[in-house]
Amino acid sequence: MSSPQPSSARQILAGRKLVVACVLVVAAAACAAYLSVGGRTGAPAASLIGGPFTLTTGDGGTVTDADMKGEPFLVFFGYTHCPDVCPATLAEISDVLAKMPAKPIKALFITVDPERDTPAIMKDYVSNFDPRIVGLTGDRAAIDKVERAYRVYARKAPQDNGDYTMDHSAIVYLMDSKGRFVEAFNLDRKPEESAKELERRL
Ligand SMILES: [Cu+2]
Repeated sequence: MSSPQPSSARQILAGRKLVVACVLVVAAAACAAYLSVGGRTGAPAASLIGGPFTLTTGDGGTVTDADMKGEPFLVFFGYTHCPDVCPATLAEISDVLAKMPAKPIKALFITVDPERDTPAIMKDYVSNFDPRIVGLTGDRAAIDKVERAYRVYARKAPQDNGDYTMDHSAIVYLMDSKGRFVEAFNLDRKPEESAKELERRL
């Protein structure tokens, strides 16, 4: 089925004007989002990252986005069976936090594999890292919702032995004290440099 064609030059022109207007609105919104967060990464969709969530801690308690307001925080999505990226990233975050002892900054480690990552398993797993890293899980609907809010990519990759791994995006999100996305946090530098940047934002 094809969409109806504009029947006159005027309609075509009107259509073009609408497209131009739409592009301008989107560009202005992206610009406003960029300016409002002062992001250095230039992420245009900053205001589209983050949002409400309700997740379960290792002790069976609840953490929501509202609980996180008041201090900046980091967010990382992954899963406890991850062979490489997740443990390496959590170790790097721990190294940064170790450079700023007693500072009130938290890092949320949110599972993309809630079927296997129960609260108890998450608790046990994050106990290997800095205690300010909070392991969070939830039911499938809660995880789907937070993945959508943070524009996370995560997909099961079945293995020959019937097991599976998870392909997933591995951005460390730096959120400000109001829960707004600031930038993809750079761990590719000395831990003390990353720590300095976080302290600057406290
Ligand atoms: Cu991983």
